[in-house]
Amino acid sequence: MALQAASFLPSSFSINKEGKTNVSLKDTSLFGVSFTDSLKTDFSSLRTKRGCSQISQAGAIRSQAVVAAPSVNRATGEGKKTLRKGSVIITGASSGLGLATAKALAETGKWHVIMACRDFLKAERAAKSAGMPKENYTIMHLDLASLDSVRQFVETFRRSERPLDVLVCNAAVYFPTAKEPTYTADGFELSVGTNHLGHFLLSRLLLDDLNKSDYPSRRLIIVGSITGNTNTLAGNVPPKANLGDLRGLSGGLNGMNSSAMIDGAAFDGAKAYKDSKVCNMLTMQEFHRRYHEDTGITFASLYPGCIATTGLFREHIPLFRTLFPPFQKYITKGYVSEAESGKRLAQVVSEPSLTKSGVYWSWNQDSASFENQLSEEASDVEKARKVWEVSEKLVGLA
Ligand code: LMG
Ligand code: NDP
Ligand code: PMR
Repeated sequence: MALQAASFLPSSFSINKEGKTNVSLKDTSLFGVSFTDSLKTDFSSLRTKRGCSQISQAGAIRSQAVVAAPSVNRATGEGKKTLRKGSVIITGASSGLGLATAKALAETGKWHVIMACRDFLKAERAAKSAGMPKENYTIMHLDLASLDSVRQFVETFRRSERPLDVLVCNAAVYFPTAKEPTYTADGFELSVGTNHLGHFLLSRLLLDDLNKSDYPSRRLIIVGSITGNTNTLAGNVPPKANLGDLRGLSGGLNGMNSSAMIDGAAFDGAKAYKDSKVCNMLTMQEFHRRYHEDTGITFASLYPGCIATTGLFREHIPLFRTLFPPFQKYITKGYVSEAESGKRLAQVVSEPSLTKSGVYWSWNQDSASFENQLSEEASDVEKARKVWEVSEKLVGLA
């Protein structure tokens, strides 16, 4: 968390005070970045509705929006107690944060978790060894690095006739030491292709299903990160996230006739990951602007804390993997265990108090949640719209 940078910093660096929604800080800068400038996030813009034309552009959701939009019906739904289990899809639930969240929810007995994983056997073993009650989960194959697989997953899920109450876009890959880009089945650079474009298609397709659910609180959650937010210390460790003018994304990120990087620059695996997280956070807000008012669905993102022991760092050098957990535990104090991070994400899935839409959640050191501020780029309304429009072309929705 930005706040956890505090132990590193001179006093003027009291960024993102723990637990406080409204951040106030002295104007200061780090490597030329003005923190006060980048923190001037205008959250009122999140309430700006784009109007009906946007909804009608949404194609598939259109008829659903007409059926399900009346706020009276939804209001009635909010009030009554539902007895059935909630049904939640979690991508990348075979390890780390996804598995810990699946376990936390399955253990309550109030949720059925659809674990959407690329490695079926690994997921099955993981669920078993985590001791998840077997009646509370189902594993379904999903490889986010293939748009065909995403579409197939949606078909399989629909055939299961389970309702969809919450979708959690959690899976991610990170290639910090890669010298050359690698690609998804559709030819997109692998980290943005998996973390952003795969999830973008998945969540656009499943929005219809979320909208059909009669569950009192329907949510679409996309996992973000501090490292994509340049209004924090962690977000200023080079290479920094920067989507530029999206020229690489517009060109298809294929490394042939366009750059593999969103901003069109030379390939950098660590930057590609951070850029993908910016896309995740922008996508959440664009969903909120386009659909929250008409559907009542909650759109949220979060930074779960630094879970320094997960598989995310599997491609990093061994020295990093050894030093990173103690560095985060004892120096930045940003460390959280997998179990703790799972409880946090499970809260965003199920807590009645966390229904606010358009929010980027974080937790302070007492593990109390608060609405955090996104960086200037990660809350740029125009950029969110452009990322959405370019992405829908790339995944074949426009
Ligand atoms: C890049 O390197 C790689 O090039 C890239 O391939 C990819 O892997 C990417 O994000 C992933 O990282 C980043 C690299 C260089 O950072 C390091 O890992 C270097 C570690 C240097 C250690 C610094 C001292 C900390 C003391 C703790 C020792 C315990 C163990 C450390 C474990 C390390 C694991 C993280 O980054 C740089 O270029 C160096 C400059 C770092 C800039 C950070 C930006 C904010 C700095 C703000 C300074 C605030 C002042 C306080 C300073 C106090 C320092 C004690
Ligand atoms: P893990 O590597 O443990 O988990 C990532 C999951 O994504 C794995 O289950 C992995 O599957 C799955 N996955 C990867 N590629 C695909 C794919 N093509 N299709 C389907 N699933 C795939 O990492 P974390 O638990 O740390 O990461 C989870 C989320 O948390 C990510 O969004 C990450 O950005 C975010 N995050 C993590 C932080 C941390 O400190 N660790 C901090 C901030 C955010 P498999 O098991 O088969 O490899
Ligand atoms: Mg970072 C307050 C300080 C803080 C926090 C909360 C994180 C989180 N990091 C912090 C500070 C620093 N880190 C500092 C000062 C350095 C330089 C020594 C540093 C370095 C560093 C590296 C090399 N940190 C990293 C890396 C990675 O490869 C990780 C990364 O960027 O993955 C994209 C990472 C992370 N630091 C974090 C978190 C949460 C990560 C990883 C995961 C993520 O964002 O998803």
